[in-house]
Amino acid sequence: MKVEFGECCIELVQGDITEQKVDIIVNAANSNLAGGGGVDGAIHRAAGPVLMQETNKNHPDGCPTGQAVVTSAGNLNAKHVFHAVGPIWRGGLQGEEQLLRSVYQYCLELSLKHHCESIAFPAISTGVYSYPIDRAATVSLNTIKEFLSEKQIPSLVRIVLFSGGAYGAYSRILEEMAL
Ligand code: AR6
Repeated sequence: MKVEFGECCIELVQGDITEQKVDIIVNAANSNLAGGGGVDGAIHRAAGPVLMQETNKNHPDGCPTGQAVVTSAGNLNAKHVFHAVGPIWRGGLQGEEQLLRSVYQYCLELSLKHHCESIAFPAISTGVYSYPIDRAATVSLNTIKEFLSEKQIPSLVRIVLFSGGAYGAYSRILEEMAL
């Protein structure tokens, strides 16, 4: 599913983010940048050891929640990987929404600094970090839409949903936003 906002578009696809051909692949990392399971494990396995070498060397103190750091993309079909740290869901009253909004904004700003036209996000925080999928879809899609409406770049923001359920949730909310 694809929805245009001026010159830009938000595209939802169901699949594996490691198979995307885009300028930037976003990883859902932890604040120690220590690697892990889920999409983080998949990205490090597919990309190879260079990502961990670069985060160890350039970001030994990790990355605060709500922000991201950049590495090269190793064997992935992309120019860079952004290792983005989303919030752990703790019931919704611990600033989770603001932090999730912040992590998407941070990555989009970073994509401009790196002169990139296309970026693929996973559904940050919705796995191990337990952010409810409908709420995550609302926050992330609204943040991306606001950013694209204002800046008109990057031209493609793709969200890669691993499960049919996640794809369904995001599609329903994007459809409502596009009306
Ligand atoms: N492609 C796209 N999406 C995926 C893939 C994939 N290959 N694999 C999983 N997902 P998670 P989080 C989806 O747990 O919640 C890690 O251990 C998954 O279904 O990967 O932000 C890190 O090291 C879910 O919808 O990330 C951190 O410690 C979404 O990606 C912690 O988990 C995010 O799930 C971060 O937790």
